[in-house]
Amino acid sequence: MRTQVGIIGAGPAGLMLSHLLHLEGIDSVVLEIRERSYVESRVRAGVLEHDTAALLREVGVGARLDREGLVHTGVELRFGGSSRRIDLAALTSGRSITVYGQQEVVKDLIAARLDAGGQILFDVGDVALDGLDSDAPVVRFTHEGTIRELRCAVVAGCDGFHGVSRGSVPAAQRRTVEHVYPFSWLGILAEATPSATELIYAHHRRGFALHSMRSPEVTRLYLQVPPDTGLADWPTTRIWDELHTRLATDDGFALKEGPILEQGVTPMRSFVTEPMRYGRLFLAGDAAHIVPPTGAKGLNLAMADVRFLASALIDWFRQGRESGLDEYSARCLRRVWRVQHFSAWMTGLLHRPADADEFADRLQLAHLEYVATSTAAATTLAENYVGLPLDWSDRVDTSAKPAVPFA
Ligand code: RFL
Ligand code: PHB
Repeated sequence: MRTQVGIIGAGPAGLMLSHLLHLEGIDSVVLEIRERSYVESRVRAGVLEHDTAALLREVGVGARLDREGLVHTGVELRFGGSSRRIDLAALTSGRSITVYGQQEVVKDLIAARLDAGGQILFDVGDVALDGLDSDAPVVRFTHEGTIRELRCAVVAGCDGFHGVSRGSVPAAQRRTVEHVYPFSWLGILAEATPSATELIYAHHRRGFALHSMRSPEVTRLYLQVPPDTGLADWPTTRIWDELHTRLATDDGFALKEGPILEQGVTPMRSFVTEPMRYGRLFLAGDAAHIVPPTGAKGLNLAMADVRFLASALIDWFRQGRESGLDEYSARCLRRVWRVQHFSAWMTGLLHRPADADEFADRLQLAHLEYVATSTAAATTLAENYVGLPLDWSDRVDTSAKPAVPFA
């Protein structure tokens, strides 16, 4: 098989890249290790930044998003027994977030690619990348019992944190920066009407809790839990008791319960691999970086990467211009590090640290009070939460010397 761009992974990054390239007449093949039904039902992100929702509309995959997505113009910070609303729209000249499940984005993109005759091979195995430092990379894999080869001009590694792409870069050619948090998130999807119209980020002495949703009938809830915990430690009654306690307010907030449809525990880490390019391999999305979910940024960052990558590839295929590809990694990483900071900041603001004492707790409450009452501080949260514009990366002064890496 031959194509212009070999894309590893049919997550949001790989599928959006394939779609953006198709709109400009560039051919790609997407290879995915899972079955279609699996990727279309995997419950993960739920919050789309303003520009991610706008992108889906712009590229013609926004019809269901417009019908079913829930546009939110604010979020609640809950601490000390009461809630303060951060008016996202008022603080960002009208920008908002849209609550729409990641698997719905994936379904819409798969449908668009297949309708346009695009090639996505599901359920492939043994994916291996070769010749990345040459101008003729090859992807080897198995599909329906046969060994196959995909020859392409460029490979896009969009295969998430556990994929093969990042590991195909020789160790001497990459460095990683990582932080593992001393807690995980237990997430549930419940068949229950959301108990509030907006998301609630709750600080509590027993740990963080988050109230989110997927539709007027389905609530998504998360609890900060110890890192070594498993679902066996969390019978249903314990989950609901803990959610009631952490989301409680002095004026009697009533959390609605319902049957649990799905549950899982996710470890929390911050991770960046640099650079995001090796020869003809370009990494995008979770394959290159992970953020803790507190800022709701992972999928959005993946979308920003592939917008940069698509525009660089279009320039290269059409005009032979290399500059976009040469700048790809640095351009992405400026946004990645902004988002890393925001996600770590939100995480630190709201979670109970491992060494929690009264002093740490009081500092968090003082900080939350400040964010809730100072327009400057609330704007910092709001503009990052709804998402900085894509050209933010280009506004950073690149003539300034990069920081010396910590050795
Ligand atoms: P994905 O979605 O992991 O897709 C990668 C795809 O590659 C496939 N794959 C392979 N294919 C071929 N060969 C191989 N060797 C392969 N290995 C893997 C996988 O099966 C998969 O289909 O990466 P991508 O596209 O970069 O997208 C990133 C997002 O999925 C991720 O950042 C978000 O889900 C993170 N995230 C959130 N992001 C947000 O923007 N807003 C949120 O509200 C939000 N909430 C969350 C989240 C992630 C969570 N979990 C479970 C990690 C909440 C949670 C709980
Ligand atoms: C979600 O709805 O899954 C969600 C919302 C906000 C976050 C993370 C996840 O920060």
